[in-house]
Amino acid sequence: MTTIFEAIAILRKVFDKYAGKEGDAKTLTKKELTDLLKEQLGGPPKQAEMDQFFKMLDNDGDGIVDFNEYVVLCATVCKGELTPVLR
Ligand SMILES: [Ca+2]
Repeated sequence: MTTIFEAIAILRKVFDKYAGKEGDAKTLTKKELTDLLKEQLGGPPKQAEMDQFFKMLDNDGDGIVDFNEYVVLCATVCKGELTPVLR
Protein backbone atom coordinates (compact mmCIF):
# COMPACT_ATOMS: atom_id res chain seq x y z
CA MET A 1 0.00 0.00 0.00
CA THR A 2 1.28 3.47 -0.81
CA THR A 3 1.83 6.04 1.94
CA ILE A 4 -1.21 8.12 0.98
CA PHE A 5 -3.51 5.07 1.04
CA GLU A 6 -2.09 4.13 4.43
CA ALA A 7 -2.86 7.66 5.66
CA ILE A 8 -6.42 7.49 4.31
CA ALA A 9 -6.95 4.10 5.97
CA ILE A 10 -5.80 5.57 9.29
CA LEU A 11 -8.16 8.56 8.94
CA ARG A 12 -11.01 6.12 8.27
CA LYS A 13 -9.99 4.00 11.28
CA VAL A 14 -10.01 7.04 13.59
CA PHE A 15 -13.45 8.07 12.30
CA ASP A 16 -14.86 4.57 12.86
CA LYS A 17 -13.35 4.36 16.36
CA TYR A 18 -15.10 7.53 17.56
CA ALA A 19 -18.29 7.18 15.48
CA GLY A 20 -18.86 3.77 17.07
CA LYS A 21 -18.98 5.10 20.64
CA GLU A 22 -22.66 6.09 20.72
CA GLY A 23 -25.65 6.31 18.38
CA ASP A 24 -25.11 5.73 14.66
CA ALA A 25 -21.69 4.13 14.02
CA LYS A 26 -21.48 5.94 10.68
CA THR A 27 -21.65 9.47 12.11
CA LEU A 28 -20.03 11.56 14.85
CA THR A 29 -22.16 13.17 17.54
CA LYS A 30 -20.89 16.34 19.20
CA LYS A 31 -19.68 14.25 22.15
CA GLU A 32 -17.82 11.86 19.84
CA LEU A 33 -16.25 14.75 17.92
CA THR A 34 -15.24 16.40 21.21
CA ASP A 35 -13.53 13.17 22.33
CA LEU A 36 -11.79 12.86 18.95
CA LEU A 37 -10.48 16.44 19.12
CA LYS A 38 -9.37 15.95 22.73
CA GLU A 39 -7.58 12.65 22.25
CA GLN A 40 -6.25 13.04 18.72
CA LEU A 41 -5.68 16.77 18.20
CA GLY A 42 -5.02 18.20 21.65
CA GLY A 43 -8.38 20.00 21.80
CA PRO A 44 -11.18 20.68 22.22
CA PRO A 45 -11.54 24.41 22.55
CA LYS A 46 -13.95 26.03 25.02
CA GLN A 47 -17.59 24.93 24.85
CA ALA A 48 -18.71 28.02 22.90
CA GLU A 49 -15.89 27.56 20.38
CA MET A 50 -16.70 23.85 20.19
CA ASP A 51 -20.35 24.65 19.40
CA GLN A 52 -19.29 27.05 16.67
CA PHE A 53 -16.75 24.57 15.29
CA PHE A 54 -19.29 21.75 15.25
CA LYS A 55 -21.79 23.99 13.44
CA MET A 56 -19.14 24.83 10.85
CA LEU A 57 -18.33 21.14 10.24
CA ASP A 58 -21.99 20.09 10.21
CA ASN A 59 -22.47 21.39 6.69
CA ASP A 60 -25.97 19.99 6.16
CA GLY A 61 -27.11 21.04 9.65
CA ASP A 62 -28.48 17.65 10.72
CA GLY A 63 -26.75 17.80 14.11
CA ILE A 64 -24.18 15.09 13.38
CA VAL A 65 -20.88 14.98 11.50
CA ASP A 66 -20.83 12.32 8.77
CA PHE A 67 -17.75 11.00 7.00
CA ASN A 68 -17.86 13.68 4.27
CA GLU A 69 -17.97 16.40 6.90
CA TYR A 70 -15.15 14.70 8.85
CA VAL A 71 -13.02 14.78 5.69
CA VAL A 72 -13.35 18.58 5.76
CA LEU A 73 -11.95 18.50 9.31
CA CYS A 74 -9.02 16.36 8.12
CA ALA A 75 -8.38 18.72 5.19
CA THR A 76 -8.48 21.70 7.56
CA VAL A 77 -5.88 20.04 9.82
CA CYS A 78 -3.82 19.09 6.75
CA LYS A 79 -3.73 22.71 5.62
CA GLY A 80 -2.64 23.80 9.10
CA GLU A 81 -5.76 25.92 9.56
CA LEU A 82 -7.11 24.23 12.67
CA THR A 83 -4.40 25.43 15.05
CA PRO A 84 -6.03 28.86 15.68
CA VAL A 85 -9.30 27.08 16.60
CA LEU A 86 -7.74 24.53 18.96
CA ARG A 87 -4.75 26.53 20.23
CA1 LIG B 1 -24.13 16.60 9.21
